[in-house]
Amino acid sequence: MKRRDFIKNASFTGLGLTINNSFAKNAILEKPIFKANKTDKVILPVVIATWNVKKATAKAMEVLQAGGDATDAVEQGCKIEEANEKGQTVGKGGLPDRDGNVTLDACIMDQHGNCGSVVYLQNITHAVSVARKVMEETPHVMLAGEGAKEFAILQGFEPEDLLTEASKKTWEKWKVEANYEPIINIENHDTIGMLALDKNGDISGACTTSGLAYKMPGRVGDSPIIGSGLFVDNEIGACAATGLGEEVIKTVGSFLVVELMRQGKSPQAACEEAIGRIVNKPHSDYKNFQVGYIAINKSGETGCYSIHQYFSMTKFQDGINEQIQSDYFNKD
Ligand code: SD4
Repeated sequence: MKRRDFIKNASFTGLGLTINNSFAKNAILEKPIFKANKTDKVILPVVIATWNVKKATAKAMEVLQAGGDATDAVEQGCKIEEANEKGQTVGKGGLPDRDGNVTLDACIMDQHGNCGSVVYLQNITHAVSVARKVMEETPHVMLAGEGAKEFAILQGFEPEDLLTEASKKTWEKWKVEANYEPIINIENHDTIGMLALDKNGDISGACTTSGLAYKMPGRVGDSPIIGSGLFVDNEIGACAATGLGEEVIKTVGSFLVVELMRQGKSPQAACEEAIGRIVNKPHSDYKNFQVGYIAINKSGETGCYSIHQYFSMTKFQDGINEQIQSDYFNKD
């Protein structure tokens, strides 16, 4: 039986969900037991994104409604935030590293499992589009630093100064004490991770960020790392992450969420378990950092969960573009 046929075989997947644990563990290794809910009508398309980014999800939905596919949608949606100079965590206007350099990380993954990524990219606003070019125009997955910038320029991207006056002022204030403390993010806006399920039922995702403010020069986070900041499996679903990238990388967070969905968990339950993997580590310092996940499955069900309060997801489906407050782990 082909893998795709296996997923479609509802009676066998039903069995997979009820068998005892030890057999289930073996079964999971070989065969996905994800069960799409065939009785509920799925209202397509669906777009979700980290944080409160209604303009970005609106753009993605516009692309989908105009007949674009999920990959076009997530790229165009993310570009809205990259161009928004007021957002100090993405694209132009992003806060710099401790030396004053704005460096961007981004990736994109399509319904065929193709992916592209840029890390430590400077002077190019639309990192997500460069990542797409890496995916489509090169034999590679990831380009870094100067190589990524040179490639972008060859592809026709215009170099520009990404450090806006506002971000420069914020950085100069920070330099007075220069304390490096990754703060728990309680803003309404941050790194954008976006997932789209298009009219054909295909899923793509993208993620773009300027990373942690005042990071060490050269630091790269989870956002451009396939499996950490983003993962898409068109047979199962997709996940994107935000927050302290180091913690997401250590648990390969987005891949983990998709694998948990493959084992039969809902997007919500999968996000909760992936956060559990971080907070339940012996000596976890979770009280001092934030991580949030958003996820979607092939049925169009969505979920989100974070360590701390104030994480949110924007969701656009069936004409409603809304911000949804995420449930969270730390209720102390
Ligand atoms: C990073 N995950 O570079 C990104 C930053 C982020 O909310 O998402 N902040 O670690």
